[in-house]
Amino acid sequence: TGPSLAVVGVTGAVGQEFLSVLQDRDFPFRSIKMLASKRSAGQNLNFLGRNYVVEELTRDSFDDVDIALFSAGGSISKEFGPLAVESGTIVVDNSSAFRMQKGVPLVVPEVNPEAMEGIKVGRGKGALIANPNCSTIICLMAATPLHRHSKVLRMVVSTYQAASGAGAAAMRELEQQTHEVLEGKPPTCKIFQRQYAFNLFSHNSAVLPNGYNEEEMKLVKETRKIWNDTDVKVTATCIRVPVMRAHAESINLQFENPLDEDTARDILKKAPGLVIIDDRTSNNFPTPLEVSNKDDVAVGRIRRDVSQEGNYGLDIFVCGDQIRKGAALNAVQIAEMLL
Ligand code: 2RA
Repeated sequence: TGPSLAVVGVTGAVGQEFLSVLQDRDFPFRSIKMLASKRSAGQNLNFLGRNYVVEELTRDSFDDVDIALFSAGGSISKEFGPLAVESGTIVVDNSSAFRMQKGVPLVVPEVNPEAMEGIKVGRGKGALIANPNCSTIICLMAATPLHRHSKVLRMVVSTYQAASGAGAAAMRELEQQTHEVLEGKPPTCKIFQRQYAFNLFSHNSAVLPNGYNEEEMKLVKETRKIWNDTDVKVTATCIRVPVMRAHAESINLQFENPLDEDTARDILKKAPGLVIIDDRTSNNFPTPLEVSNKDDVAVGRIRRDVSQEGNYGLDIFVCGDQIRKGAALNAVQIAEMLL
């Protein structure tokens, strides 16, 4: 029983994580199609004890598909997403292709489920739902519960982003470079054209005329859409750091009304999908390694922002698994809401 599924980009890092999350959450489905590019078609993969052959993604791949999870890059989503919707499929798209499109819900289930109100499988009507960018999801999982309690006027985010955000090849190259550097060999730099191991650099996305890179502007624009608030001031600096698969983010918040750190801690303790790691005595706070392969976003360093009057400002530090909550888990949670 359950819907028929398709996973587009199934051989990629997020595609593989879709399968892990579907399994972990015992997602009900009657059939599943493993779709990828021509290059990957024909591969065998084992899922839930059954053998599947990866099929090439084509225009008619979605005839009998109720829900399709996409993570195969923006151009694939642009070409095949609308075709799937036309054939009655509900597409959950992890690419940035449609995130800012009017009428396309941009959803973090714990944050703004109302944005996809009324979209359900079995109504014969297709739809397209966008998964936000990983750094946006991880940031808003913590910032939104606070924002709901006391409106955020301004948010300043500094991110420390893992290799996984640039794909499985970047993760492999970080590992390879680390060995090479330790062995005194010249590092192989195919992905970022610079040494990554024992280094960090401004996010590899394109720099726009305003001096921000695309990753930073995603955080700005997606926050405004998800919070349905065009006035909130957001600025971001996104950095790529030599960490495998979990992002870390420093978040500074300025509120319309005072919000003291104890109240903030209580709110975050109660918020879904968060775990508080905030032990000043032992200097124990969130780390990327500890959240890797886990569902929850970890929050710590909760403290009053001493640069602001009274309790109008707060600083926090979050870590979240980029492949899981940053992409695959969020998308599967969206799919669960379609049932
Ligand atoms: C990154 N957010 O980390 C991107 C991946 N979706 O580069």
